[in-house]
Amino acid sequence: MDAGRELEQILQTAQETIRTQTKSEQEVERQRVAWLGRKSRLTELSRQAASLAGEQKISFWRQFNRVKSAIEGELAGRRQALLAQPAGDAIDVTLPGRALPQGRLHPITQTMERILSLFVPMGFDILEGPEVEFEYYNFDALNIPRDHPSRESFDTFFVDLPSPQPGKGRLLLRSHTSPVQVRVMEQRRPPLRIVVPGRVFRPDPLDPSHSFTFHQVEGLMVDGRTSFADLKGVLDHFSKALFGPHTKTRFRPHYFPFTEPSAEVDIACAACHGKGCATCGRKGWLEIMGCGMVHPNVLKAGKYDPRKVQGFAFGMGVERVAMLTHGIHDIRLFFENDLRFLEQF
Ligand code: 2U9
Repeated sequence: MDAGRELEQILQTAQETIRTQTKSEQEVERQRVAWLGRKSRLTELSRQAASLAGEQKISFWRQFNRVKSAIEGELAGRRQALLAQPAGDAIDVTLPGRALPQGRLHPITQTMERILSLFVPMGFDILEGPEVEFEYYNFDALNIPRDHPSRESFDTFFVDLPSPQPGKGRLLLRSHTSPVQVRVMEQRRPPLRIVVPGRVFRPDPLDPSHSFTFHQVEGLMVDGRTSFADLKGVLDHFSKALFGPHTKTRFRPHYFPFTEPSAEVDIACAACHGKGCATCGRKGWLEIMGCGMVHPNVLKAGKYDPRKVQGFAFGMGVERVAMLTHGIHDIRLFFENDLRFLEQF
């Protein structure tokens, strides 16, 4: 091969190799040595050129210098490119920061706080009590008879420990927050206006509307003349504040051992305005809570004199309220802690 063709071929191969195989400055240096170093083919050709003369000599050196500068240019270009590109472990301080995931309250906590916040301006204090209770506060004091079916173990989680106060019966996981109101009555004289949030336990099999643990907000108001009209006023105001100012309520007679008379509170279904649809099971109404005038036996258990004071009580399930306000159809979603669900609140 004549020197001219070989020079062209060296240039081509050198440019291609330098472009594709130099990922670091060391590799650029290695390529420089390979193509331009003392032992390179280019240097060898320049030595052989000593034997050339005249036109051939001039033309060789012209081409040689062009090829050498082109290779040097290619190497310089790669060096520049590598300098501009940060190394793998370098920190680019101009990049925008990575957002930290932001926490939030569980939808049940949010709903509970919303419910409580509506009673506070009406003068209700917020109080809490123990989740492990005595049989006395959970049942006897609330006028739930000894032979009542919910006393049976399948309706209550009994705690397998000796009772520290046998006079107050066995230990159990409270099945409602009502025992807290009894404890408060023992400690505070009327007038009384309290709301009690908390977790309760019932051995129900899991299904879309039942869980073995859920949350309640219950309320109790007692003074010399608190009437069923006050009960209706407070709960109607609450329902309108929670579900919207045009919400209609209805009080439907019911039975609870701890209140007499008792009622369940329904709101007109907002989805169909009382006509009946899938949301309300074609009834036109949605049950949101229970209520009633405190039974005289319960007032007595709290050391209140039923001839001197009277009052009302109510109770609601927080999960049920959250399901109604957010259109959720399965209570289990609240307990599964799937972030794809929780992040929507
Ligand atoms: C005392 C006196 C009376 C609390 C009440 C209800 C009606 C009621 C249920 C709603 C759905 C529980 O979560 S739920 O299953 N509650 O219907 N609760 S009156 O009555 C009391 C409480 C304490 C001293």
